[in-house]
Amino acid sequence: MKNTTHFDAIIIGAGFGGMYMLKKLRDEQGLKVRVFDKAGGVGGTWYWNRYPGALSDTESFVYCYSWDKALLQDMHITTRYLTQPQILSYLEHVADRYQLRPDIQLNTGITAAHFNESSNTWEVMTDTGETHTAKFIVTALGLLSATNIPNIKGRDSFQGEWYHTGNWPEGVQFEGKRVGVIGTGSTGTQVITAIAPNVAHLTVFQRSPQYSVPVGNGPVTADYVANVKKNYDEIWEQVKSSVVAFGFKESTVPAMSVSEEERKAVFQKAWENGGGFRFMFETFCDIATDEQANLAAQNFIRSKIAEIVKDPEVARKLMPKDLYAKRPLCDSGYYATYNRPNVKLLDVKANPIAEITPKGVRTSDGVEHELDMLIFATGFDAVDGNYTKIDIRGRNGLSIKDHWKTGPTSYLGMTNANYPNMFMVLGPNGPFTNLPPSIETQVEWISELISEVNAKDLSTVEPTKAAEASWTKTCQDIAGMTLFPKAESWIFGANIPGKSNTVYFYMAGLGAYRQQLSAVKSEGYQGFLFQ
Ligand code: FAD
Ligand code: NA7
Repeated sequence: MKNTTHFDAIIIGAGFGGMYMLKKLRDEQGLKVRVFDKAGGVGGTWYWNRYPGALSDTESFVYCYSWDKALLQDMHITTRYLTQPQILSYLEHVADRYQLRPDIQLNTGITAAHFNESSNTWEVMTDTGETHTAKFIVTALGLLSATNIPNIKGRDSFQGEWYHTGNWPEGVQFEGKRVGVIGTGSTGTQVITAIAPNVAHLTVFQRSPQYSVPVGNGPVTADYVANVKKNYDEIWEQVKSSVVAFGFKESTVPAMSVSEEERKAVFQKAWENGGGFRFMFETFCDIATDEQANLAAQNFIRSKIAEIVKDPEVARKLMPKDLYAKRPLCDSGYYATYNRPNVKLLDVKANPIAEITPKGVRTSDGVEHELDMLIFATGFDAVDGNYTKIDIRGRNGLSIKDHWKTGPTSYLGMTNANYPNMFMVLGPNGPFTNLPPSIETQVEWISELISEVNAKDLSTVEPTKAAEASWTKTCQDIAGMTLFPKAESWIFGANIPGKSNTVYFYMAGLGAYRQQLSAVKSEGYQGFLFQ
């Protein structure tokens, strides 16, 4: 065993969540903390997802930390949305500005974390052979981080270059190449649109077509930036009391309460303005909850696909027929990409992928599509995917995999019964929102709870089983009031064969979530056991 050190807290993950957690515990509470990340740099999502076209679809002014006014004033906002290099450079700046790097150990994966009941400490093992101990562990492992590379027959036989978008290397060259993309989710639509002009030929293997609206990216004016910076207090107050936390006020108008003409005008305005969450939540209040309202939105987007895509057969293949109830997408010209002569769309639901061959992909009709490069834009084992890769054991050696065998659960999205002093940032059944404000909410709450334990000289805190069961039921009931469970997507675990198809989010919004957290705290941390 090399390098055994005792820490007050060990944090796993150096993205938005882990870095802020380090700052809170080290700088405000004076704790001895170390962050571990298997990545070679800080930034989490934005370190790994370097594929062409990678962009946050949360607007720049709210895709950042809110906790330091000086940092907000110094933020360099030039475009309505931030690209991956811009976000990565922002997070690298945060690491430098607050001197976080000396306490972040990179290139170090955590393989196991076991709670020792006799010492009330966590023993944490790394893939570099170290074992450390800590009173507290915080898992900031990311909810869209464990890549999903489907086990398609012959996958490893492909002789060309292949990449998953969530583990994208520097320096990939496209010129003159025949490229295939599997997957047309948020990532697939971004990468397809970005690379189409630079490749010799692009074949898109589409299993499910997507509803997408324009993102509306572009430069912002000096006035826009000045206005944002002047009003940040109000902006964050609104964001933290809103539902989706995207920096706009959600509509309160039901779609069917206005005339068809007015409805179309509202959709048209939203289409011109851009933004997927804006289209779903700023237009009308019931697109995600009422089938008729949802149908109106579907029909509008389908009519746009028909207008944009010149070949009616291609347009037909691109039109989803199911509910508009996955994470709402937006794009920079996705549908128009299919008007390019070098882009071919294959419907692999109608004509499934039979196998990957050394030369490309063979579809069930027997055609081999020859490729120089294959891109898996096939998403993530979302939410609990990184948890089940670590051997996490709580009281009585109980493995988290067993604890979650019927689907992952939590109390308040952050804690589990029988896992004392373990806190999750963006764990299962946390808020479904623009994520930095939810991450901050959780980090601040965890930090206060740790401070409470230490101030009272206590050994452990953990939720009761009853509290965890009750929160799980709350999340199920809320999700059941929406249309989201009726669409198959990663939000409910439907994208991974064999994964529990269950509720993974608290869908009542950030404002309601924050109220729940304050209520729990003001009741003396109701639902928690202290020892
Ligand atoms: P992450 O940034 O995912 O960081 C987790 C870190 O944990 C990673 O660096 C990983 O290497 C590390 N880790 C995991 N397991 C281990 C282990 N066993 N040992 C050591 N280290 C480990 N959210 C939005 O709100 N708006 C958006 O527009 C948006 N766009 C996105 C676009 C893409 C392409 C993706 C993939 C995600 C997007 N997200 C978006 C979600 C995004 O993940 C969050 O906004 C945010 O970056 C999450 O931060 P985090 O710190 O919680 O986790
Ligand atoms: P998503 O949204 O899970 O999309 C993955 C895509 O890959 C989707 O089109 C899938 O089709 C497709 N897929 C997955 N497996 C296969 C196989 N075996 N064959 C063919 N096609 C397949 O992941 P993203 O990375 O795009 O986005 C995830 C989130 O990250 C996003 O919401 C942002 O928040 C950032 P399917 O729809 O399952 O039929």
